[in-house]
Amino acid sequence: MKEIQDLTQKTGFIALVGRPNVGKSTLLNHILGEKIAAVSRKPQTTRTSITGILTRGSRQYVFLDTPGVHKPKTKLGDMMMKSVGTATTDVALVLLVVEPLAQIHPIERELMEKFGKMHLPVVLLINKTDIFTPADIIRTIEVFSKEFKFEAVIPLSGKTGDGVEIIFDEAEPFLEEAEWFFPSDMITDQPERTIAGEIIREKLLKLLDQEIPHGIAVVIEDFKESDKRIDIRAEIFCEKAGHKKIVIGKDGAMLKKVGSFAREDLEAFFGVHVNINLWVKVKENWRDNDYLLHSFGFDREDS
Ligand SMILES: Nc1nc2c(ncn2[C@@H]2O[C@H](COP(=O)(O)OP(=O)(O)OP(=O)(O)O)[C@@H](O)[C@H]2O)c(=O)[nH]1
Ligand SMILES: [Mg+2]
Repeated sequence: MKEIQDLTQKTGFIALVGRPNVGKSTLLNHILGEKIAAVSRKPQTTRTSITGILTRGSRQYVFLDTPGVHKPKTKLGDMMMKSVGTATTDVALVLLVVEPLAQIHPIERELMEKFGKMHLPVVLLINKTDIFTPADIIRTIEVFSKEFKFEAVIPLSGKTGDGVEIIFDEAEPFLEEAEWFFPSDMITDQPERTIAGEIIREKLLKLLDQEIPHGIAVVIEDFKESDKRIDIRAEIFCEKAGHKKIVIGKDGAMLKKVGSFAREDLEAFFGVHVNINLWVKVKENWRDNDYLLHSFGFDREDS
């Protein structure tokens, strides 16, 4: 990053938007140097908009990670898409994240049209450059640049960190002189228990087969913090009795694995010993049930 001499406080909201699985949450975690957002190989990992705050010198960047844009098939999907709309309503800058596939997906085309109508400044982030060829990247830049007037195009890798610093240089002109919204040492406005729930859900996404993860919700029932340890009691909701059996695994093996992977991450995050107690329950069709969506926290103002 270029040295910023200007001492005036500046800040801006910056939304990360794109199709599912393009690497938005990975990038947010990399920028923050902390894992606050769940990441997985399965699409539609992120379900609500997640705030990641980075304060550097006199600048405070407020990133909004959003759910991957898709055509929703459930009420949960509708809410996820609503949260993308809310997150992009009043931002200083949009970061449109794509993969170097050298073609534009119809959803990306729709997004560009929408941003154009809203007169939003957009920077194109071409992610995952670590696994594509320079030719793929160049063709992707050409294809997208023909369709939209981007403020800048940045090839990068949220995984290796290559190119990520350039985001800050390109975002600089869009920050406004204003008092910061958050204290300088704050990295997210998500409550600790929400982060715990997301990390547990991430492990389920990673360890379970295709169809089950989308039907899973994790609710933190109890989060007790003392000086030396945190005790967490979480309920895992799935949609079918058959799924419950798989989530528990033979002699509880799957659940044990989920708990121990989640504990590892959460201990690194909180810096204290973490004890996780997991329970599995069945709630059929919760993704289309207003009452359950509400009780799982999906219709908060920010989601
Ligand atoms: N090789 C490579 N893989 C990446 C990179 N960024 C993300 N990934 C992988 O891509 C997959 C999706 O990453 P996420 O960060 O969950 O993607 P997302 O855009 O947040 O996905 P949704 O939340 O579903 O919209 C994961 O398996 C990541 O490890 C990258 O720069 N390079
Ligand atoms: Mg995500």
